[in-house]
Amino acid sequence: MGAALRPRVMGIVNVTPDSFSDGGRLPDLPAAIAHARRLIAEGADILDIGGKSTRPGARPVDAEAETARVLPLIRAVRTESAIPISIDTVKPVVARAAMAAGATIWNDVMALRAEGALETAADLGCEVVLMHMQGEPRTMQDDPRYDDVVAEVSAFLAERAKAAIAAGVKTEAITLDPGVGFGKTPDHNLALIRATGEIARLGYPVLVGASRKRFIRSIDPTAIETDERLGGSIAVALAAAQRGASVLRVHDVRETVQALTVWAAITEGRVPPSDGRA
Ligand code: HH2
Repeated sequence: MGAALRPRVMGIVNVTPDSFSDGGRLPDLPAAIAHARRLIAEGADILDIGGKSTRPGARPVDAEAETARVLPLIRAVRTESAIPISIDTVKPVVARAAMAAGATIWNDVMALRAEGALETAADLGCEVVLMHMQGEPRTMQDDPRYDDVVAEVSAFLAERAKAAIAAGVKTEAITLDPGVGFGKTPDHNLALIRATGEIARLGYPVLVGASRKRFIRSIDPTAIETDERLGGSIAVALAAAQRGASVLRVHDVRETVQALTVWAAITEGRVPPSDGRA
């Protein structure tokens, strides 16, 4: 995922009954397809499709159920759009099925640490997002600790990139992600967002996924519901963009694209060509 004038926007489509922010709202395939269409129309550059929740405390889902949730959606999007599709999974068998159905990016919150994942990614020749997580989803928020969160997360990401390359993944296929909210306190999350530029200096594009996450509520206690966190989500998007993020994983595509477009116009010192509307 290469450099662009503004970071690319990855729109989230969760096909899970228990996802923390879309939970219950995408109960069936037609609804998921409609949501995907909407994100594409709103200007998403990539669609991230997931069939299991990684929220704190989430329970594991078996590979068969996960595949059955995501495949029909990937196929449907693929038949009507050329938008790059990423599959949000830790399971090699799900990633393989997703690629066969038209996905081209493996978004792995375990950074290819599952058994057979490195070999599968190399064999598929797909792009990969390698994310940092301390612990595992069920318990990761219990008591996360680091001596130096930025140094430790950076070292982990550099090591995983090296392991991926050693397994045969192409250097240019790798994107790194500090994993906001995955085994981190609010202070850890803020330090990592602040350090986006430092992480980018490892030499790979950086993805930041902070959209609607719980740490926003720790800063604004009134943002109790996930859909009350748009302002905080956009603040993170702009801060990450300013520091060189290449991809932002978000729920609210239209608002994020607008914020980034205005930010890019200010940064560049010119207004983008008008489409004739106010
Ligand atoms: N966050 C979530 C899921 N996948 N992938 C990457 N690369 N980076 C992230 O920060 C990230 C991710 C959690 O958010 P969401 O998908 O909205 O919720 P859920 O895990 O409940 O599906």
